[in-house]
Amino acid sequence: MRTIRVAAAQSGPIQKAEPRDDVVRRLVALLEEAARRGARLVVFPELALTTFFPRWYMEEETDVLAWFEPSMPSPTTRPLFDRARELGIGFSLGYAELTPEGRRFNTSILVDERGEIVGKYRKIHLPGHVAYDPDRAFQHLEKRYFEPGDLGFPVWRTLGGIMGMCICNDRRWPETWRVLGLQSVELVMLGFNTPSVNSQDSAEGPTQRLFHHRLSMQAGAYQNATWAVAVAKAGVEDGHALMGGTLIVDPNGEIVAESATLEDELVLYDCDLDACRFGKQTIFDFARHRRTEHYGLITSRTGARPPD
Ligand code: CDV
Repeated sequence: MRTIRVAAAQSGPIQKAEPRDDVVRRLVALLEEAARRGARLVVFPELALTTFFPRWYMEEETDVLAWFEPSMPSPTTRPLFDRARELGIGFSLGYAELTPEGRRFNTSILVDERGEIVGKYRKIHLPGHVAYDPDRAFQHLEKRYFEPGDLGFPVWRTLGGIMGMCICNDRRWPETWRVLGLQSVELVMLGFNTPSVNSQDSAEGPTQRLFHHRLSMQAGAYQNATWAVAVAKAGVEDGHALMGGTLIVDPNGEIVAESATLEDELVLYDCDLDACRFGKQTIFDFARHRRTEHYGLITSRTGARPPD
């Protein structure tokens, strides 16, 4: 057995006016509780340091850049790195990245138990739109504020396993999972901010949004024989509801642990990475069963086209 206790660290809402130092204090508190409960890896949400700002339309560059981190660790996030190193615990963290060249990405980093950044992923599937849309009840301007990730879907050997990351909308695309699966990934970390029609999606039972979320996570995990950890930013941010649904899925596609609230909450599970072996060696033994000669359309065509 190669068991790693993973803590999915769901965030409750972060209001627009909440200072980033306060958010980091919340993340450190979750990290400390996770360490106390024996976790070796903590997974934080997408854009974990701020409110989900792509819902706000901004024209001024300075207003946009205020949401971004030009360095990592930054002075604000340093306490999280320091505490993780002291506790000997790894984490993944989503944030808005500003590069030295002025490029902007929706990014996630993987930090090992020594507090070192060992992996970086930049979100590839960006939902939403570029321009202000007066017909929408709220905006979703990821395509305005970020460029598509340019790092592919890498995996890293760290924390005793083969680890991969993707972000929110990426989970709905089987291509994401298969590229990770083809690198023998054993645990996929994903943070998300999924808008909700109301703040009660989790409490009221499986709405269609939650259903699609679970379906995507469970299918991705099963079809690639990997653990998958999805972590929500949840609750109502300045009147805008985000779905909960933090969960951990095993390599059979079964949900083994799930959040119960829309607040800061830890969901822990002992993930045996050796449990990936059965699926990878049998039904999803890619080398034996895949027929790449028939998959050309996947990379040669973007949009669907009916036959002539
Ligand atoms: N942050 C996201 O990527 N959210 C999308 C919503 C907009 C559909 C998601 O896939 O959950």
